[in-house]
Amino acid sequence: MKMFKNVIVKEPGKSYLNGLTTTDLGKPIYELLLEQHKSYVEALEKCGVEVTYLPPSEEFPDSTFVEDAAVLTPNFAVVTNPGAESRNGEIVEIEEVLKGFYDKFHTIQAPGTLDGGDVLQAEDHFYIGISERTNEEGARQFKEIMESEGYQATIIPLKEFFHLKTGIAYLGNNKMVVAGEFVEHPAFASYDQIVIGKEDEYSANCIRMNDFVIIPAGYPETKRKLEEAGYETIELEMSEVQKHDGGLSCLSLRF
Ligand code: CIR
Repeated sequence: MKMFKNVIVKEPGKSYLNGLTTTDLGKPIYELLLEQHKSYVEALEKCGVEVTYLPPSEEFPDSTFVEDAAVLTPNFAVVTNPGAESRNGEIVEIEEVLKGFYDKFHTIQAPGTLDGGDVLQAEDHFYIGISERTNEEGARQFKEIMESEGYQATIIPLKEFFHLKTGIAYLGNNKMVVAGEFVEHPAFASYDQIVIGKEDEYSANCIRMNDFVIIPAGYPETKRKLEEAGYETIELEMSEVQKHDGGLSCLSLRF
């Protein structure tokens, strides 16, 4: 498993409450969201990474979900073209910040759209979901970029999940956490799977960070399965993030 050295996170602004959501879990409580975000950053620090902490932007309610604005590899960054109109401008700040870490950039160009949440890396293979946010053209451009850089890439049209990574996570060593439509999916058949049940689906969006796997709190079955597989877990309360369709991976760029 590659070691992560850096993460970029962004504090949620008050405008988060007016952000996009498809859930009926209710209005987020801002104070609680800030607490949860703080615990998230502390957990990342515990995993041994350097945290770049961006201040909130009230003009972009969903911009705390920094994962959607870029996809990072050791040698270059891909700045995405987020599929939601209200989020598209988020890439300006992220590209600027990434210039402090990268010299080489690729971009997804209109009419292509792509959200970073639709991209999963497993070693040298990238999986790209086609979703409400990532269109065929965006996925095609991303595949072409990655192949030109020597990676493999597979496009996966989604049936139900919001983003590709809503239902899948790669842990290293050929181990894949899968839920829902990915359990029987031929693209992931060659991985050692940790299968997450329907009622625990939210916890499939977990993140391997160096010596730990960070998972949402409240999913004892998932915790048990991961520990049985030999991982040390960190549990985090995610209720206010989940209310706006976010998961653990969405809140950071890890590289
Ligand atoms: C949105 O609708 O864009 C945000 N409310 C949630 C984005 C979640 N991001 C992710 O899964 N990578």
